[in-house]
Amino acid sequence: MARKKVSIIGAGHVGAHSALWIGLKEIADVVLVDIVEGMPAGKALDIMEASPVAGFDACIAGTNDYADIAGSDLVVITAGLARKPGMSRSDLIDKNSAILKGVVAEVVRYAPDSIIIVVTNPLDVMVHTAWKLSGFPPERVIGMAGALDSSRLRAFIAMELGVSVEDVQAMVIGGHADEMVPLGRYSTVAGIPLPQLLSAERIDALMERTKKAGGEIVALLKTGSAYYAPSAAVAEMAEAILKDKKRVIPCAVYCKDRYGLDGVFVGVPAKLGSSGVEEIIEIELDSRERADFDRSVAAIRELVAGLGL
Ligand code: TXD
Repeated sequence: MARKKVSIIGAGHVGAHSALWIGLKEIADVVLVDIVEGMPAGKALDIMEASPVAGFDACIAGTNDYADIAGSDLVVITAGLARKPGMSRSDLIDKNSAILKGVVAEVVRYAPDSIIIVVTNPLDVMVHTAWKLSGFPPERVIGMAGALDSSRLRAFIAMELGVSVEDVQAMVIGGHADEMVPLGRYSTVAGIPLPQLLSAERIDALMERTKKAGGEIVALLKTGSAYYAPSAAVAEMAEAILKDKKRVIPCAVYCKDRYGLDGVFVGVPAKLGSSGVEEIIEIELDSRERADFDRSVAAIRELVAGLGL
C-alpha cells in the first residue's frame, strides 16, 4: 500500500517537529513548505539523515514550491507568526490572516481533495478563515488546539499525582485562548474521576495552569512559543485521520446545530477518521461549564466578526 502524504505549510518550530513525529511514527511521507529559501529542504534532509539511527521509513522532503504538495491527503498549516512575550493570540490576527489567504489559495489549487488541519494562531479564527477561503466542506477543515490543551492537562494531573500519563485522560473544550474550558469532571485516572482523587482547590489550580500553559512557555522561552507538545498533538490528529482510527479528540470543528450553536468553529470532542470530522460528540455540561463554554464561544465570535469574511 502506498504511503499517505502530508504537506506541512510553514517549516518553523511546530512544522518541522510535526514532520519529525510523523516520520518517527511512520504515519506518512511529508512535504515541508516554507517561504524561506532552502530552509525546508535543509530541515527535511536533516530528518532523513536521522531516520537510519531512529529506524523509520518515511520520505521527508522540503520545498519552496507549492506544486510539490499535489496529491496530499492531509495539509497542516502552521505558517504565520508565533506569539512573543506580552502578545495575545489575537494580536496576531491581521498578520496571520493575510498569510493564510495566500496559503489556502495554494492548497485549493494543488490539493483540492485534502483535509486541512490549521495550527496557526489565533486558532479558532484562523480555522474559520481557512474554511471560508477554501470552500471545503466543514468536515475537512479542523483546528488543532484541544489535543494540545488536553495533553497539557494530562501532564499536569500525572505530575500532581505521581502516576503514569498512560492512565490519565482529560478533556479541554472551548476556544484556544485563556477562556478555554478544562473539564475536571471528564478527567480520569484509570477510569477514576478526578474529583475522587484530588481536592476541588487542587483541581482548580491544575485547570488554571492549563489555561495559561501556552503563556507559561512563552514567558520561559522568551523568543517564541511551544512546539514539542503542539507538534506531538498534530501527529496524533494526523494519525487518527490517515489510519482511519476513529479517535475521539477535542479539536476546533464547525458546530452547527451542535451544542446549540449556529455555525462557529470551537473546540469540542470529535471523532476523527479518513473523512476528517466524522462525528461531533455532545457531552453534558453543568451550568458552570456551560457558562464558561458560552463565554469562550462569545470571544471567538467577536474576533471572527472583525474579520469581515
Ligand atoms: O495549539 C495551537 N494551535 C498552537 C498554535 C500551538 C503552538 C503554536 N501555535 C501557532 O502556530 C503559533 O502562534 C504560530 O501562529 C504558528 C506557528 O508557530 P511556530 O512556533 O512554528 O512559528 P515559527 O517557528 O515562526 O514558524 C512559522 C513558519 C516560519 O518558518 C515562516 O517562514 C513560515 O511559517 N511562513 C510561511 N510559510 C509559508 N508560506 C507563508 N506565506 C509563510 N509565512 C510565514
